[in-house]
Amino acid sequence: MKTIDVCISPDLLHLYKLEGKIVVVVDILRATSCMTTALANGVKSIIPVATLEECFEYKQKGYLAAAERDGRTAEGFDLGNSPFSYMDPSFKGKTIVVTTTNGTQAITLSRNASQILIGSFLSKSAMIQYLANQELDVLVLCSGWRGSFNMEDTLYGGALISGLEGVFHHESDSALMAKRLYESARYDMMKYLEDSTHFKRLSRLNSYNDIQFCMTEDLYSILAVMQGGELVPLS
Ligand code: 3SL
Repeated sequence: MKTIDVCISPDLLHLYKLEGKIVVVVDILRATSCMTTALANGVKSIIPVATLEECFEYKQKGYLAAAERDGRTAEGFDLGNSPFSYMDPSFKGKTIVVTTTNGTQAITLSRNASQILIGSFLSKSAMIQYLANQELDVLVLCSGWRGSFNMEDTLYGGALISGLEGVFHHESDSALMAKRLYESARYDMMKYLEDSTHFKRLSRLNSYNDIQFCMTEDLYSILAVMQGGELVPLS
C-alpha cells in the first residue's frame, strides 16, 4: 500500500527522502491558503520565492509582488498575506510573485519532490480525492513557524491521513499524532486553535477574519501544483 507521512517542520526535512514522492506543502495560516484563494479567483500563476530580495527583483521587472514577514506586509510591496487581498478582480489572469516567512521557504525546500502540491483546508476534499488516485507515496510538509512545530499545519496533515484511511498506510508517530490531533479538533477547529501561537499572533494583528477564512473547509475545488517554478491550477 502507498504510504503517507507528515514532516512537522522544514527543519526536519533532511530526515525524509523527497525523490519519487508527492510533497504537499502546507502553511494554513496563511500562505498556502492565500495561494489556493488566488488561483480560485482567477490568478494565472504564483511564483513562490524564498527572499525579499528575489521578490523585489521581480517587482522591478513589472510583476505584482506580495511579501510578508512576521505577519505583516513587507514595506515596498504590492500586497501582503491576507487571503482577501488575493480576491482582487484586477489580478485575474496575472502572475503574482510571493515571499512569506515560512510557506515559500518550505516550497523552495521541496524542489526534489516528484510533484509539489499546495495544501489548504479550503480545498481539502479535492486534495484527498486527487491523492487517492495517485501511485506515489505522499509527504505532507508543514511549514511551521521559523522551524518550530505548529498546530494548524499538523491538523491539515491529520485531515489528509484521516480522509485517506484505507488507501494510504502510515507508520510514523508524526503521522499518528497529526491524525489524532485532527480527530480531536475536527468539529471545532477554531476553538481548538484559539490558544495556539500563530492564532494569537494573527489575532493581535487584527487578522482574525483571515484565520476564520483559512479554516473553512472545501470552499474551493482547485488545487495548485508546481510546474516550471510556478504554481498553477492542477488540470
Ligand atoms: O509564514 C508564512 O508563510 C505566512 O503564512 C505567515 S502569516 O500568516 O502571513 O503571518
